[in-house]
Amino acid sequence: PILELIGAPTDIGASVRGAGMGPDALRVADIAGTLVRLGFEVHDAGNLAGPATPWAAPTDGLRHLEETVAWNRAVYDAVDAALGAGRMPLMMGGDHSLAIGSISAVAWHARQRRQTLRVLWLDAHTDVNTHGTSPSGNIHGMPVACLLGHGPAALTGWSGERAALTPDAIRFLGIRSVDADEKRAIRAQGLRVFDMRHLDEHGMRNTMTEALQDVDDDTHLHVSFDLDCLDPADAPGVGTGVRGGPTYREMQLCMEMIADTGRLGSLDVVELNPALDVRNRTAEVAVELIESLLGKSTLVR
Ligand code: DIR
Ligand code: MN
Ligand code: MN
Ligand code: MN
Repeated sequence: PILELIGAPTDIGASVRGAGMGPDALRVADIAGTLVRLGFEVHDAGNLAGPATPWAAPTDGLRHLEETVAWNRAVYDAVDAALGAGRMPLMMGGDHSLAIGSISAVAWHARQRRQTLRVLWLDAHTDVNTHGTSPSGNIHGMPVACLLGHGPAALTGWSGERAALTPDAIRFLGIRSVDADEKRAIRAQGLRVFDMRHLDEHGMRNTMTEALQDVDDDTHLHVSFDLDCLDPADAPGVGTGVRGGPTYREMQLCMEMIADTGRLGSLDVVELNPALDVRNRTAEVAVELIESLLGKSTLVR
């Protein structure tokens, strides 16, 4: 397929400034040229526009709701246009709140195509807070809840259904930071979380075999890749890094096993924070991992 790069340069939902520079850091790391050399036709749609980050205090448990809605509307439209044109959208964030727009558009298209949507949420965090449970009010900690239909009216129902995702449509991987009320939500909704303990005990290979078990020819696989999933030693350029994540090698295997399914249909790469990075290393690591996700292998191509 043709890849459509969509830049969403904002830190509107984050707790730390800087994620708005993510798309350009990925371009500096030559994301487009790298994917062209891998054999893809790549169209860089440039950066979306949206409101500046006011850095205001939360109202009713939500920081920057209105601005987050505006950014997500732009993301929804761009991802919807890419899918409508038969292209594979690669949304370059920006913080993780943007997955609301991205995955809502993907869910709409998957339903039209009668495909089963499966989301892999690669993250240190489960992002399943709501305005009622979030300790921070930062919407980048809430996109999963919104996609499951639990959130403010302005950020739910975008896919045409009350919820873009049912709880069985999502698999979490790399999780090691979950707030108290998030734990309750995970249990109450029966979410499938492959946390770091699971990875420690079973290894990446067995874990991914399990996580990808029921992916079949009718599956649209969406990967939502929060770069803080990686261990901060390998990916320092993130706003909310948490010690003890998968290594570079483990994430390479994760990406290769996803690629092997042949079902990847769309991708978010979020939470890259160049202001905290070391000589753009995290952007370079992200590009290498995306190559593997899109099928690069050491001996074949
Ligand atoms: C925390 C942090 N659980 C919150 N979440 C982050 O604010 O809701 N998500 N950093 O990426
Ligand atoms: Mn275009
Ligand atoms: Mn996240
Ligand atoms: Mn995270």
